This record gives sequence, structure tokens and C-alpha cells, in this order.
Amino acid sequence: MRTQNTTISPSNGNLFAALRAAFPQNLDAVAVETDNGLYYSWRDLDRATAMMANLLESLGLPEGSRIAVQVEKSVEAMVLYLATLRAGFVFLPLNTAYQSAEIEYFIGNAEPAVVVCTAKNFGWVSKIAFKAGTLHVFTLDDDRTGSLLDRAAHCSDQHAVATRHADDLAAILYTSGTTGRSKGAMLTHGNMLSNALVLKEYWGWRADDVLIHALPIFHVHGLFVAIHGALINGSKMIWLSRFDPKLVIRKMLEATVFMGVPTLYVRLLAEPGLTREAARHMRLFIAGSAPLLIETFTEWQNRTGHTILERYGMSETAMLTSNPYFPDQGERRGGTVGYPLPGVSLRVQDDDGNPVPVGEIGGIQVKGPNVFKGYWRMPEKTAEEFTADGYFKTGDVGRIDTLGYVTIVGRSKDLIISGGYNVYPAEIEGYINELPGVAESAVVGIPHADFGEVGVAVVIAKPGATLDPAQIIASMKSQLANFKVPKQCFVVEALPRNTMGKVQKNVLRAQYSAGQPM
Ligand code: MLC
Ligand code: AMP
Repeated sequence: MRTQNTTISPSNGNLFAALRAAFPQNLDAVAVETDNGLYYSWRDLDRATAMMANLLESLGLPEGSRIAVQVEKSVEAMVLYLATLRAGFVFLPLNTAYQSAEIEYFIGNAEPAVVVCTAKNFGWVSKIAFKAGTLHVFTLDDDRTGSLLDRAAHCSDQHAVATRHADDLAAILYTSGTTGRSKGAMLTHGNMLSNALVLKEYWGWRADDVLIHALPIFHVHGLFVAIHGALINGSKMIWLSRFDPKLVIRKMLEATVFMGVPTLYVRLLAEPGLTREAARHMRLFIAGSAPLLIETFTEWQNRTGHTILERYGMSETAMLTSNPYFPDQGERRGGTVGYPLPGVSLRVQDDDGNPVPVGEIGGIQVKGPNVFKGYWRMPEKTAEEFTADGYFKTGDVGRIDTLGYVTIVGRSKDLIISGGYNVYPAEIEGYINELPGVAESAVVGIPHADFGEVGVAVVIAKPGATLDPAQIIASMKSQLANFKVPKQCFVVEALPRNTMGKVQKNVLRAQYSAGQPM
């Protein structure tokens, strides 16, 4: 059994201090290589984060200020994240697909002191931000332009990392709930550092590893698991501004580690260029954020000779379980998410709060240094989601087998995971129900070859009203992030209900999955 690395134990609990301490001695080595031919050394990252941290500090923001960011993926956007940590503020990343009503909610709820957006969106984003009391709105584009960089260019490249306690907030990630609006999961420096250190050991990171970074950087997977993983290990990243399967395959010859949601693996498998030869330089393929089909797991083994390592986590907890990397810890089992990570206590309980026997199904609950502090300004909601003895109820349903492998079999939360993004039916239904002529609606997830799962909307018209499904979809597209928009919409006479009058979503799911609308 390997022990957790203890070489990085900065006196400062700031996550950035630990990441910085792990930079290699040779600061002139390449830290990040981009798909448009740019090279950033470790010194560049150090200087750029210092300058941006100095800029943030120069604004005289109150302690705990949130820095909300909705920008395209770029190294400078990552620098902004690291600079926010470095200066001790709280990072709030926002999916680039979010539209104005969604952004208005997040900014109104989080009350960020600083908002950073693209130049293209400055008009409407700044209007929303200033209305919510934000003091500073900067722009940042993926071609290294924008007012944020202009201002940072005038700042010193020397900066002492702000001292933070492990329990201080580092980031807020918005994640929707089963009911109501999105909740901000508050993650601390300690949550993320403990997780990064555990994964460094568990996945056997090596100093000469090179990570292909192909995920967006506004969610846990791309922002924390991937970036922290490379930085805490002083490893280079090959930075792709967007996922491009052909480019990933080409870059595999220069890399050793890849992380992706299952859709990325499905799309890579569709490329004839994915062969054993193409993957020969790689050490590890990691999948997560959504269930990896056993067919994908097996086909990957056949095509590349590599066994994908599947792990499981969530915004509120970072990573919780992982299949083993080292063979002496067991095999990587397709269809399972592996063992609870060191330090994570994971149990399965029934609805009455009793532990279920080994191998039986129940709600997954977790406890550990990686588990978040609570939902932003929602103490009641936070209390509801924790048990009396301090376990967080994940909303995932699963079982643990006799060897300790965890399998996720479903979710008690009404959630669709589409291409690794979460879509909450309640939010979409709320939107559809407001459209003229709609009496009610139900949104369910059905299997999809590319995205794993996609939403389907089933809508009932008000008496006398006529609804056009195409119009309903078009209306959603104009208001909601594109990945949330159901791929199909059906107008029907009635929804199936149980004796209590509750809509039977399992019946709808079965009907529409089988392609047999009512
Ligand atoms: C894009 N589209 C999607 C979609 N992504 N539809 C459903 N689900 C998705 N995920 C739709 C768009 O709406 C658009 O439709 C069309 O596809 C083309 O859009 P695009 O932006 O060009 O798509 P593409 O670049 O191909 O993006 C697909 C993708 C992307 C798989 C690369 O979705 C992606 O990067 N997913 C990763 C998400 C992720 O990082 N999740 C981690 C969460 S963290 P139209 O109709 O408008 O043309 C987490 C915790 C943990 O869960 O454990 O890790
Ligand atoms: P998010 O709120 O975006 O962080 O999504 C977290 C959710 O993604 C979890 O609660 C799970 O439902 C799901 N998830 C993450 N990893 C896996 C996995 N490997 N298998 C199945 N579901 C997963």
C-alpha cells in the first residue's frame, strides 16, 4: 500500500502555495504547450499569476470576494484562476454556454466583486453585473487580448502568495438541485489540495508525465482534476482549446495522461487513427463525470491495449472513488468506479438511514477532507443534504461489492448527464411551463450514442391551445445554455401518473428510449 505524499506541506494553506511549490526546479522548462503553437514556461506561469494577483489585490476588494469568470478556454483563463487563488479570492467559473437569464441568476446570487467576460459579451454581462453591485468588469479573450491583461501588464511580477487557511473558500461551483435554482458549492483550499495530493499518489503521477488537457475549464474535471493533477506534479500540459479527436490522437505520441468524459472516448473510438501504435506512448487514460459504458471500456482495451481507469466525483466533493492504477491494488473493473479514495469514507444506506448489506443497492453517502463546506448562502439546504453524523448525501445510487468496488446504478436526484454536463429536468420543465399555451411538461433523459444521455421534453397543451414542438425547442435555444435544450419535444394528451398523481418518469423514459412515444 502506498502512503500519501507528504513532501508538499506548505505552512500556508493556500492551494496555490502547494501548486507553486511543486513547480520543477528548472523554471524555463515548458509548462504548457498550446494547440496554436504557444509555449509557456513555469516562469511564465509564475510571473503571469503574480501580475494578475497583484492586479486583483490593487482593486482593494473585501476579503472573500468572488471573481466570476465566463470566458473561452485559454491559458490566460487558467492563469486567472491561479491568480485568484494566489491573491486569496474566490473563483467562480461559469460555463460559456450560459445565456443572460442564467448569468443574471449566478451574478445576482454570488454578488461577485469582479466579473470577467469576453469582449463580445461585455455589453450585456456588464449591465447585469453593475446592477448586481459588481465593482469591476474586465474582458478576456482567447487571443490574449482584453482589459484584464492590459491592466495586469502594468503590475509587478513579484507577489507573495496570500496566506489562507485550509478551511478558507477557494471556489464556488454552481450545481443545480433537484428542486429550485442552482446552488453554489463552496470548496475550500483544503478540499482541493487534499484531493490533488491523494490523486497524485493514487494515479502514480510521474515528473515526466505530460497531460493532454482537452476539457473545458469551468467544471471540476477540467479545472480541478486535470489542472491540479498536472501542476501538483510539475508536469507539462498539452493544452487544447477545444476537444478535437484527431489532434488528441496525434498528441498522444508526445503525452502520457489523458482525461475525458465518456463522450470524448466514444468520439476517439470513431477515429480510424486510434490504434495501439498511436497510443503506445501513453501511460494512463482516465474517464469520469458520467457513466462509461462497458462497451466503450472493452472497445478501448481492444483498440489501444490500454484499460481506461474510471473514477467518480462531483462538484461538491471533487473525486470520491477511483479504480486502481497500480496492479497490486487490484484490477480496473469496467462498469465500476473503483474504491473509495484514501481518506474518503463512503457508505451505502437505505431510505430510512440504515446501512444496506454488502452488494445491495442504496444511496451513496460520503465524508472526507474533500467534501465541500456547504451551499453558498443556503444553510437550510446544506443541512438537508448532510446526515446527522456528517455524511454528504450524493444523490447517487449504488452498491459496494465484497472486494470494495463501488458501482453506480442510478441517481435518486432527477438529473440528466449529457456529454458530461448536468441538466436538471426541473429547471427545463420550469422554463417550458412558462411558455404560452403550455399546461405542463416532463423532461426525461434517454440513451444517446454520442452524449450518453440526452433530454426529451414531453409537453401537454392548455385546453384549446395548439403547440408546435419545433417552436418550443427554438424558444428554449434562445434562452438556455445549448446543452440543456432537449433534443426532441413531443406534444401529447396526457402524462402517465401513479396513484398518487405523480408523473411516472420511468414510464416516459422507457417509452421514449424505445422510440415509442405515446
Ligand atoms: C454540445 N452539445 C451538447 C453537448 N455539448 N448537447 C448535449 N450535451 C452536451 N454535452 C450540442 C450543442 O448544444 C450544439 O447543439 C451541438 O452539440 C454542437 O455544439 P458544440 O459546442 O460544437 O459541441 P462539441 O464541441 O462537440 O461539445 C461536445 C463535448 C462537450 C462533449 C466536447 O460537451 C464537452 O466538452 N463536454 C465535457 C463536459 C465536462 O467537462 N464535464 C465535466 C463536469 S465535472 P446545437 O443544436 O446548438 O447545434 C463533473 C464532476 C466529475 O461532472 O466527476 O468530473
Ligand atoms: P457535477 O454535479 O457536475 O459535479 O456531477 C456529479 C455527478 O456526475 C455525480 O453525482 C454522478 O451522478 C455523476 N458522475 C461523475 N462521475 C461518474 C462516473 N464515473 N459514473 C457515473 N456517474 C458519474
